[in-house]
Amino acid sequence: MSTEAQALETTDGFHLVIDALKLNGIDTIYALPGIPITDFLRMAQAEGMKVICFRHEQNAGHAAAAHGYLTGRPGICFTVSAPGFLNGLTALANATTNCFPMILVSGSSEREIVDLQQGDYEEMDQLAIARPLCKAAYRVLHAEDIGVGLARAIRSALSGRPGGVYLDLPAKLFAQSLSTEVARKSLIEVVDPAPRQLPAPEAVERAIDLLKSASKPLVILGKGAAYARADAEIRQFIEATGVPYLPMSMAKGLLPDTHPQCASAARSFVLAEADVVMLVGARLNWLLSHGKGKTWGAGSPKEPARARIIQVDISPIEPDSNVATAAPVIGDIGSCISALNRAIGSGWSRPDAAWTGAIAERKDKNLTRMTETLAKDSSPMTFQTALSVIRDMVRERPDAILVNEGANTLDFCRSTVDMFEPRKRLDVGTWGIMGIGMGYSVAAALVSGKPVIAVCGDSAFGFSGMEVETICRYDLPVCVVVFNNNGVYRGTDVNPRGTEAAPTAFVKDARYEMMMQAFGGVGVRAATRTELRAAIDEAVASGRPTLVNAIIDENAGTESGRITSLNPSAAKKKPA
Ligand code: ADP
Ligand code: TZD
Repeated sequence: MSTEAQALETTDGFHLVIDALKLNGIDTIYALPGIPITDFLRMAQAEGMKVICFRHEQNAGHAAAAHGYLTGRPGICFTVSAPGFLNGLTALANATTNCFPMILVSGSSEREIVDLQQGDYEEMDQLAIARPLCKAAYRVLHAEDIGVGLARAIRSALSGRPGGVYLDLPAKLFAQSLSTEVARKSLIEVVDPAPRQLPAPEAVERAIDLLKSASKPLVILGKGAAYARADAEIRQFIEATGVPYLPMSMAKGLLPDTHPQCASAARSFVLAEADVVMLVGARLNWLLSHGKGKTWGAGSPKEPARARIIQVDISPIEPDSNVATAAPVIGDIGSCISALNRAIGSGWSRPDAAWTGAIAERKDKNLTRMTETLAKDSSPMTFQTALSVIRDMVRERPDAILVNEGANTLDFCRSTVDMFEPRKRLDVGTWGIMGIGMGYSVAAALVSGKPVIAVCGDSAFGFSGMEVETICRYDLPVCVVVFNNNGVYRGTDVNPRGTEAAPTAFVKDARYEMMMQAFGGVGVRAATRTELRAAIDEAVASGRPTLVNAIIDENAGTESGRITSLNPSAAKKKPA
């Protein structure tokens, strides 16, 4: 082609967005169509991208967030403007809260009309609304800036503490044309979007000195540690130091939960007793009682932990968030743990046998009690009876991904079901958000190609239940197990006036399995442990979309699960 002809050849915003995504290795888009996204999605599919469309934007957004967490590359979600954007926003905010990299891209109305509030189709100042809810927000007004816009979005999502990014693309942008030559030159392939950040040598030394001085040391691994993919370094550190560790929920499996140094079964004991605690990719937020009070062996609820704190984190402002941090180690976990491994040296002495022995004793006692509880084949099924099946299943298929949401369903599953491989457990995370179930499951199945078992309370499942159609449409190996106890938390709530249903009560004996059948998938009602086991076995073996309606005793569990204490009136009631 002559230079003249080349100069005349044009492309448009639609194709430039696709080219920019592909250039940066992004091959999957989670979306829900509508103007101007429909054409974009068709073109992206025609250009060989994987386009996965949902029934509600929140679920597409949750899928993008899980994709980001599981791959270490930003998950991409496309929505239409105003209502579609707002539906996606919860997922964007949740991704940011959980430190998952994702980019929400929404079409938007023309700036001129939005700024004068002249009433455009789905008019909304989306950039302003998104900004406080994510890590960064950008708008691209000219097609030649698409490359820069996406590069900034990718860097913002991945570098430092990962998070959600909003990218605003006004409808007019997609149709803008420009010469292919100019377009090509405008694209940016992001180099090293999550650069290593090395810790300062003196910070490493300070941390090691403190850890050495401990007589009851403890490591807490959080989902930042799982995200960091420093699995081998972390294992080496734990095993070389001999320090007991506690995995936070999504860090379960980073080392197998059956590891002799895992202190999960003695959680209360180690938190209350430890004198030095090293946090690795875990925040001292509500999930760790803010590092204060009785949980941490302190007298009063506001009193800081007895333990001195080492914090390994990529965010330099995370230390001292709740209580004093004696030794912050700032950098990416891979670099930090490698540096700590080097610094341990040969003169390391493993923790006192009095400490590890006391932990082992408590673990044994608690694990024996749990084994007894799990052995009970209760009818109707309790949470534990049903979860014993999930526990066996995961032990046999440690490569399967477990998605988990609900209250009791979440709390019991977390403490009952051992994980054996990193990044195999996805759950409600930092906010305890309901509704991640089907979005996370779709992304997990696509990214891993492995079976996904989604263990959801009946209320939790309802938030994203319509996506069973999506699971059937893409024929994904997802087995949804609905823990059906007829309501939110439990099914026994009664309206004292006897008029409409009580706040937490659902229709009794609902046939959730028929929802999957409606779209061509497999639906099974399982009232016993044997039926549940058979249904899940079959689902995992066949890889067919399956929903198992697991019938749980409606009296089982407690209101709010294990966070009853945060619920002022429920805290006064005696748990069942
Ligand atoms: P959990 O809920 O499992 O306790 P959190 O979400 O509270 O975990 O904490 C995750 C922490 O991990 C955040 O403070 C975040 O800054 C940190 N983090 C995420 N990725 C990395 C990384 N690659 N290196 C270091 N820290 C990281
Ligand atoms: N809305 C959102 C988005 N997130 C929430 N966490 C809640 C509401 C409040 N909530 C919980 O914290 S757990 C839960 C709700 C509604 C559901 C519990 O009922 P379930 O689980 O049936 O899913 P269990 O296992 O039966 O207790």
